[in-house]
Amino acid sequence: MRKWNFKIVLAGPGAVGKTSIRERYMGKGFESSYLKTIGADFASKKIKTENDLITFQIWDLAGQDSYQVVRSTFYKGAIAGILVFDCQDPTTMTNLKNWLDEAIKGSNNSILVYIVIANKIDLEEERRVSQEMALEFCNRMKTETGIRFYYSETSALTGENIEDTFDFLAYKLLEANNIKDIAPPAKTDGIIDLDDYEEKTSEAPRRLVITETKSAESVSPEEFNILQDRVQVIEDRLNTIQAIIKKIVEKIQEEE
Ligand code: G3D
Ligand code: MG
Repeated sequence: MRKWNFKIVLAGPGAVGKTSIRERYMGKGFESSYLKTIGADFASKKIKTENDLITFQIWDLAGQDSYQVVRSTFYKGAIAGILVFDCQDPTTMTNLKNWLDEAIKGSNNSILVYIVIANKIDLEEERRVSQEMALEFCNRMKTETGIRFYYSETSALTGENIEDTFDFLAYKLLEANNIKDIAPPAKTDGIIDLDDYEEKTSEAPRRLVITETKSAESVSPEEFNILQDRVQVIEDRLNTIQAIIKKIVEKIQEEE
């Protein structure tokens, strides 16, 4: 039996349903006040196939912007990124470009598989992002980054497509690890490979508008030193937090 430990990050704006997706897939799971204070939570779940025992460690990132400075820590060592948006709200989708950039940087390119999820599809009347719009968006991110994307539509409320999406992810992650003797997941019709997607329009794709962070106003040397000291304090705290998380992870793995 081959054993795998896959760290997956759920990223995206607040209230799109990241926590609901995680809970739907794996139950309430593990919640830690330590992780809460820094804006993350995680739970793990095991999947067994004929030759493989996979432990999914799913990290659920808080959407609050104020946590952004610490958030990059959580991408470290991740192998898959699930970027979630709310199909009622187009801005949550366009925001995903920022989340993608953050995930790429924060994980140091360790993420091999990205899935974009349109969540809350049970709210048919309120839906404002069609599948076509979403695919066009994903396709542009693909063109810009050269990353391979998959696209899925889910409802954490009804559970639609949740299990299938994670089964698909497990399969793709084994495949990415060069494992060949695995059966493809039973049901994949709810998941679209962007490599198979061809734009219906003949126009050249528009470039994505990336919101640039404003460059800092010039600061005096005194101000700069103060800022530098503050960054140092934050870095020290981060190191402490990282050490705590490591301990927690070790403890959990011991208990399993
Ligand atoms: P987040 O973790 O991304 O911040 P949450 O989002 O999982 O906390 O979900 C935010 C709200 O959206 C919650 O409602 C949750 O019940 C709802 N939600 C999540 N997924 C779905 C879905 O698929 N369909 C519907 N209809 N609602 C969903 P509340 O009211 O608790 O804030
Ligand atoms: Mg949440």
